[in-house]
Amino acid sequence: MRISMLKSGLSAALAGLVTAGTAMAQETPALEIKGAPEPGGTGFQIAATELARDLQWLDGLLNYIIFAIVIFVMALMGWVIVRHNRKANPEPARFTHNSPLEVAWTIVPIVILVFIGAFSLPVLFKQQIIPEADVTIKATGYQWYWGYEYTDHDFAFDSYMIGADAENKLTPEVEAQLVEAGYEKEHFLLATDTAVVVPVNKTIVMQVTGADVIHAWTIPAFGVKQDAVPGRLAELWFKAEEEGVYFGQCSELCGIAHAYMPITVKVVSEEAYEAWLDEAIEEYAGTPRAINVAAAE
Ligand SMILES: [Cu+2]
Repeated sequence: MRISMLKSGLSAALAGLVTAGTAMAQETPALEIKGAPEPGGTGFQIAATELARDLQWLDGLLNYIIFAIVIFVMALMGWVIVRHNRKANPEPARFTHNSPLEVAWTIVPIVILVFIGAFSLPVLFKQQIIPEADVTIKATGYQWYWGYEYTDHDFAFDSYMIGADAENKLTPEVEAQLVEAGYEKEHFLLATDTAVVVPVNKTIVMQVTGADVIHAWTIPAFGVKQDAVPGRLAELWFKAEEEGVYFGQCSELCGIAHAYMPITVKVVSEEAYEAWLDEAIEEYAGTPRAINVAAAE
């Protein structure tokens, strides 16, 4: 009885969502906020892609190597301080060369670097070799917002920080706008009015460029960061494995409002993406999919 009531309530709510969705192209089902910075946080955000997992694993590996080197150097210094101070060792040795030692301190760092390279280069290549895209999006950095172009369907929209029209200040109206858009007060400086919407578990290729100065597009939880350089078209790729909302911020100092051009990516189910795409094509006057399919055949 209860369950059926719950069910009917849910379906009514869903129906409400669907009708609301047709009114505005940027409406997507409520999503959990997965990739966001935390106050006082020092670690990484969650890893929502294979690239991010690789990066975080590599960071862990490097940490062990760093700890080992630091402990070794501290121990050497301790030994020098205790055993070779003026009191303990009044008459210092006067030799200037020790060939085996010199060979060792040349070879050992090389071995360490080659060892690191053996793990870091594959991670780097995986980021830089761009796979075949399921969805291609062009991101253009402007002073101070991002523009997105869904090149497969010839539509584009701009993405401003919520609060950009209130001089980048958190006013009560801006707080209300945040809540209305499904965010909270703490997401001020991260949430944007429109979001990049992508399907889960699909390969997304972002083409990144700048229109005026150098910006940088990043989503920390995806392990991607790419400078947006005017006159150049760079590429990055990711395959997000979990539905949710992910935030990033322009990561190249680009002017006075650099802090106010965040990035919001919504990873949604395949069906939700298809529905969003249809609405977005309509709202932003893109090329309908039927024509695209015909052209591809
Ligand atoms: Cu910027």
